[in-house]
Amino acid sequence: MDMSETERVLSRIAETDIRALESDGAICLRNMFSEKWRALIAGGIARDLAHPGPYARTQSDPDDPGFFFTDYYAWRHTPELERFARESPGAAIAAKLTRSAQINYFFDGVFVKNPGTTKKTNWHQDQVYYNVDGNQIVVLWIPIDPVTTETCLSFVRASHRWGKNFIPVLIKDSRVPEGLGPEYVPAPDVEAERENYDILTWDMKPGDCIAFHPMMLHGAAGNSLKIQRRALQTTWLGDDCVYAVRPVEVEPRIEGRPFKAGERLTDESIFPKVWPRAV
Ligand SMILES: O=C(O)CCC(=O)C(=O)O
Repeated sequence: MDMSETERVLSRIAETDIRALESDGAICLRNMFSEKWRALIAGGIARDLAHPGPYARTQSDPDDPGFFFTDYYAWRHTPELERFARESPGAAIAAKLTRSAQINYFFDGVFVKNPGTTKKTNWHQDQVYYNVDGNQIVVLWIPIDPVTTETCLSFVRASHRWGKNFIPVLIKDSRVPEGLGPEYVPAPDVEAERENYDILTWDMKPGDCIAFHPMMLHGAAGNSLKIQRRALQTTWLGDDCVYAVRPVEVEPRIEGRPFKAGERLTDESIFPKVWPRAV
């Protein structure tokens, strides 16, 4: 049988995987992105490091033995990452996982941790940082270097179902935005008592990715390995995603034009429609 790459990749995702994502909030999918896509991501990350965008930050302190760099919306100024969003199997994977008929691309995050980096990614939920409500939304976290459980993201199983909003804290200086109401509570110190939580984390090979719900509580250590740890985070909007007003300005912002609360995020000039693919 002659299957397209997308069909081949989708055939590796079983209904049990989708159910596990729905119940546990995060799954590791093996062998999703071929060398071609990983090379494209690697080129895009290199270009973004050389020509960072307005959201770029060096998250590590000057005395950190390593280096921790992040950027958001890199696809907007990095042709390799735009191509990945539009043409890679990521869109089809997102449609299958969220049981959506259509996927619009939201943003990507570049995460680079050089060997020796001590700066951690604090425990957080993604969705409280941005103006999107919805359940048919998925994040694909795609490392292009091998990661072990020391450098992988860790998740608290099923925390997307806790019904809690944890205060969004900026990685760089642990700053908390002012003006949050009582519906936001501090995230628990998972790191200090990991044994009390049901933690999901994986050893991963290049090509594997983690799919997770952006209300999942997650964090990551620095980089204790001898190799770089480069990852591209991609966030995909499915059928029920709408604009949500947040009490404070968070990032990445939704820019381009004003949106009304509850408005679908399908304006293709801001959120490219990536699935179904244009013929
Ligand atoms: O790669 C990391 O260290 C953090 C990634 C992350 O928090 C995310 O993708 O939401």
